[in-house]
Amino acid sequence: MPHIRSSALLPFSALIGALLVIPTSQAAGPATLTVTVKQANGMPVRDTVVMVYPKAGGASGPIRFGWKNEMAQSNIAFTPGTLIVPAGSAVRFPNLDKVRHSIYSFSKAAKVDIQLYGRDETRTHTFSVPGSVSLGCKIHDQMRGYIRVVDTPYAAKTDQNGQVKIAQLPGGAATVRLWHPALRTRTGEHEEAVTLAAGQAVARSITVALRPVK
Ligand SMILES: [Cu+2]
Repeated sequence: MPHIRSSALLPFSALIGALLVIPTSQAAGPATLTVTVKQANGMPVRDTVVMVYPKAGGASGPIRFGWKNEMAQSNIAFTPGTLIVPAGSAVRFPNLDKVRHSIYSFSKAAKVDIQLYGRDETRTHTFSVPGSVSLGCKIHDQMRGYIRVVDTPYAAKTDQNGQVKIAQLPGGAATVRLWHPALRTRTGEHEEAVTLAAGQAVARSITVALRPVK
């Protein structure tokens, strides 16, 4: 019965193969990075976009986050006020208000010009270039929305405590990049190096200066 013997051997050889292809850097599990962003006076900075760029390794393939590529207009405001999307995303802009809106952006990363549209209508714009996009409304001058288009799967924004946790990172050297519309730096961003150890949690506190946002 040679065919029975060979089929019985298959799972064993497949298991050996699977064991051999596990990279050593993954053996201790992925790393976790918690970043806390605050001002010099201790005030937490919420809605700071934190992006991690591992020097080596990391996930490949399409980037997906645990939230929708969607920014609604609700109560004459962009909701959420800051949205992170992977480059190439088609972002939906549903209008939940009774009034009409007309969304625009003059940002380098995206020029947006959406004509007036009304309640329960939606419009879509595709964001191809990584970078930050400031959105406004031609009708409501006070409306401000921010989209950060990213090319890393390791990105999230800080909560009301100025904190964000990014998991499933590969161990090793990485660059942490922060972006916030009010960040007072030459580039509008802040960058620093971090070393992540496989299977370990690293916490980093970063103090930033903000300028008033109009
Ligand atoms: Cu508006």
